Amino acid sequence: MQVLALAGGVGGAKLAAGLANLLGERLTVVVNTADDFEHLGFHISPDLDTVTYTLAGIANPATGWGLADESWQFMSQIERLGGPTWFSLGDRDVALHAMRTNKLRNKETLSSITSTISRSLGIQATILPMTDDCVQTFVRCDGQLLAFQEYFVRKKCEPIVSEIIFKGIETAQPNSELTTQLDLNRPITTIICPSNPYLSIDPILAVPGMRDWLIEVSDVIVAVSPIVAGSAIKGPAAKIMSEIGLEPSAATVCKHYEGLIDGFVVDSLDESITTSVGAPGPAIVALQTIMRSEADRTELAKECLAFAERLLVKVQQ
Ligand code: FO1
Repeated sequence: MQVLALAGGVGGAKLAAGLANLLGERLTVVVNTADDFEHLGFHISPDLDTVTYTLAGIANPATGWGLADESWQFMSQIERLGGPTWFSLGDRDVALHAMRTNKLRNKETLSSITSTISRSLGIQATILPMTDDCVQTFVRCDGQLLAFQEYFVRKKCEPIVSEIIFKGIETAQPNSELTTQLDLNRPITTIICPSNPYLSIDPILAVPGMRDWLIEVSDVIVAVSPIVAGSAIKGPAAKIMSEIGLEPSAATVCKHYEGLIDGFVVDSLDESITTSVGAPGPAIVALQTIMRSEADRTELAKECLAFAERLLVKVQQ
């Protein structure tokens, strides 16, 4: 079996790591790049970094982003020199941003740079940017457009969001390596990891042609809810849902993926909305989706793949 996982930041990266533990090179992770931005002269790709560090087992366990055992001399010197301190770059983390920025300047693609970094960190799975073109998320708050990291980090997701915009999405192309990386003659199970559907998964699905391609090549598509009992485990998903007029619940997320998914995984706390595999619409199962340890990640990955297998059998009947 080969698995295609869609992931954004911290939550999605954890399930991707669980899948990588089970599948190694049979896993391809397509990552959101719409959070990328220029900062202090560096091209920063936060979701690619978070997925890469998490799959390499070197991510900061407390935050989910950046490196474990980090030091902050660079940032303290930036502060001393009167530079911006709202976005923290650890001393070892800076090396990756410097390498990526330099390679981009030498006209390497984000895909090839990501592959070089993954291999150097011993990652067997393939990590692919959703596109090598420039797509940037902006959120409209009180009539003005905020760049994603300004909203997410600098303003700590406090502003009220009325609209989410993916600048450049119209002319973006899906990553061409998607079709070469996957053996289209063998079954493909696609797992939509528990990332923010509106900020992390939607940019991937919005790349022109991506959604239809996923439906065409996937034998089964399963999504995992990032909303548990009406709240997000991490990040602004529930808050944004309320602000754009949606009820923050796992059921709303399931509806958001309607027409795309065959199965939906909710947390055991949302057991009440599960359905049988025979019922119309996506089958909904309840699993332990809160991942507190590496073992939890691997267990959830195993359960999701078993659920996908059951659906695969049903779809083939
Ligand atoms: N998130 C923060 O809340 N504060 C930071 O200072 C911060 C720095 C940072 C540096 C590199 C990196 O790859 C990620 C970083 N993040 C930080 C996380 C990032 O903003 C989010 O994880 C994603 O953009 C949303 O998924």
